[in-house]
Amino acid sequence: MPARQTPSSKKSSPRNAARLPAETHQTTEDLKQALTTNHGVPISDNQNSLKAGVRGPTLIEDFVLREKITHFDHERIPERIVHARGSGAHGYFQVYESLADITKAAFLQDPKVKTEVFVRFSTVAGGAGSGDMPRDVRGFATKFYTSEGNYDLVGNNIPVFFIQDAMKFPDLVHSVKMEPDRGFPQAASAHDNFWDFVSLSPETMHMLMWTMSDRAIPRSLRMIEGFGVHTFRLVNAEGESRFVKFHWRPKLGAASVLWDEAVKINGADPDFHRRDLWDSIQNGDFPEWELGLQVFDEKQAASLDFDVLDATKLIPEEIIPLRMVGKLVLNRNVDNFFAETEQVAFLPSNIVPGIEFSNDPLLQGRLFSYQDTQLSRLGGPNFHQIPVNAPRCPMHNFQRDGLRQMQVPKGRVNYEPNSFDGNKPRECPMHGFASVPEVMEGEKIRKRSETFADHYSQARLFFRSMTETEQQHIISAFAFELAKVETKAIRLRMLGHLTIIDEDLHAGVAEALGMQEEAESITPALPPRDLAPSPSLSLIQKAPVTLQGRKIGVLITDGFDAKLLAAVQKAAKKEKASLMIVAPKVGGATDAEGQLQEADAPISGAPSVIFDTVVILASEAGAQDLAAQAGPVDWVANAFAHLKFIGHTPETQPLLDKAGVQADEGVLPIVQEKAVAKYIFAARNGRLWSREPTLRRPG
Ligand code: HDE
Repeated sequence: MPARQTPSSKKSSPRNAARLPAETHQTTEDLKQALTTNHGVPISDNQNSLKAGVRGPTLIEDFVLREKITHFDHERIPERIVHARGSGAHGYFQVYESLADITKAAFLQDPKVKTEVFVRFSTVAGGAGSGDMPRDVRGFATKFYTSEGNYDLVGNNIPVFFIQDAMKFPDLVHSVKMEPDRGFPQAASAHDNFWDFVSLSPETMHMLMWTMSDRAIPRSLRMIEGFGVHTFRLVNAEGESRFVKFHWRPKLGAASVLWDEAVKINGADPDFHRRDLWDSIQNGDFPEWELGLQVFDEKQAASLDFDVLDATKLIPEEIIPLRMVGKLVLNRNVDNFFAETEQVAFLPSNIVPGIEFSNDPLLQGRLFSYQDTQLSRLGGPNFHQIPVNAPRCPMHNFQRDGLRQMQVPKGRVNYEPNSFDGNKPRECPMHGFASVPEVMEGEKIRKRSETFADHYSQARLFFRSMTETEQQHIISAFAFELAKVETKAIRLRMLGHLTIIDEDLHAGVAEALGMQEEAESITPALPPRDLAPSPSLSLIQKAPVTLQGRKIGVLITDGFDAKLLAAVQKAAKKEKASLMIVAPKVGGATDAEGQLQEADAPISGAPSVIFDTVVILASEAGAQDLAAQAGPVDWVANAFAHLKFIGHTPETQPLLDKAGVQADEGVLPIVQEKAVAKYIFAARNGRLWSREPTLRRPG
């Protein structure tokens, strides 16, 4: 046994030997940069704990070790019960013109004013560490730091919600999250509990159509629409009040991936959306949205064939058009993910003079829930002092103390009214928030309004407003999810609802499941009505023809033509698209002249699913080499199967053949630089939808 050693300050390790002599500590620059404890004590050794002998037990007096480990132990805070996985960024909002006619909200008055914002996007069901690409709703929460306090517009990328009353929210969320006994599935609605709950809750039918549509698998957070969902009120300086629905419209257009891509992206890059948002802001391609308002009065609300207080209904733009009133630009990434994206606390109850709530029973429940959840998530009632949550305008009141109090209020007064300090701060009847008077009368009652009873008409409206391609995707999504449901009775119950929504929808799903003629018979509370289709609900019908913000993957092999690569790079820049060079090895490939071109990623690290369109600049030998390997063949086969436009040198043909690529108008030979323009022109269309029926059937 080695002799027991005693700690000795004389036996310094090389690291310790580099320490400054104690007497110089107060004066050197090094001390200013010194690693310290949380209480400011300089740390001499951050490598070793304090022990009784180098091989002896650690001493409890090692306050440096204990502080470090204690802090680490508590680094995680409870994650959000929903919307746990999020990505945030800073930016600003600016109105195009004064909205004084409809609201007195200070930040909506002057087109010269840029109001600082923080936006957090999120998925709903998965945990904080889950992937970015499940089939799920995306949260779109915006905090406006206005001159009259913080206004939070806490919306989603889908304009309706699953349920009508806050009472059902815990049930909905329990049903979609992982099942409590087994702890799976993570971030997926494709399981018995979810479909059991929704199939027993007809009010979910409209939202289900949206979550089974391509809206639930967005291409990028920069390409999602956003919605306030509930009806709110706007109030102007004259006290006139109108209803309003909020819409965000992405400048790049709304776009989605295919389900097969979503599945593969989650494996290839679980941070696909977070990375894309970060990279584009870092590169100066600032994501932008326009704010659109649907403004309507009580009379118009009464003329609609549904209740505007019912969050499972939307107002078609064809009935009440959008007034585009301003733009949102995200131009700064967070400095610290935890401090900002994790600790940001959105509260639908944060409103400012000029914006008010409606009596939507779902919204009313949210007004309580968010404030409440922050108390346990952020550890007490002072979470508004965390920098990302703090208002940018002056804030003073007499609320005091509590856990995590960071301020040191001065003076003896902590009550109002008082006769010290000029009785400040005081109430402000002229400019302070005052609710618009509304007559309230009625029985104390626990009941759903009869005006909320139609659960199928708008589900039908949604399905019938889609293009055939989008309808097929909805059918496939239902079939995929229901096939994961183990309990046959639940599948049959769901099929019963689909027969009410649309017979073709039901037939398609039943066929894909191989369960024809078996649907449970369900009697709706109100039979659905045929409403005029709303083309604005279809993503494909309003898809912009552009490569802006899209990503081109260029695959090169040894012997590639550098002039063609340069031409594609130049064209990409002009289109405001990003471009990534992919080669068999990350070190790169040599061109026909023997010059090395470095790659951004190897084929294995950048599968074609992460690109919107691909160009293959293979030489003859390069193509033959790749055709002999499964990875590159998959790369090409996937690009084709995902309906992408493919530009390629004629020498690439053996690889295309091996990957089963059929010649069509989406497969474009690039013989010379001139042909690049033709490829770019085609690729602006995003995907060749007409290829899809030749490749896959719903199911
Ligand atoms: Fe939320 N929701 N929600 N929600 N929600 C939360 O608040 C809740 C609803 C939405 O990035 C939680 O701070 C109830 C509709 C977003 O931090 C929680 C009800 C819409 C975010 C909560 C709803 C949303 C949340 C979890 C029904 C679209 C993420 C952590 C009455 C309009 C915000 C938190 C962020 C987060 C409750 C329904 C959007 C638990 C009770 C409808 C975007 O308080």
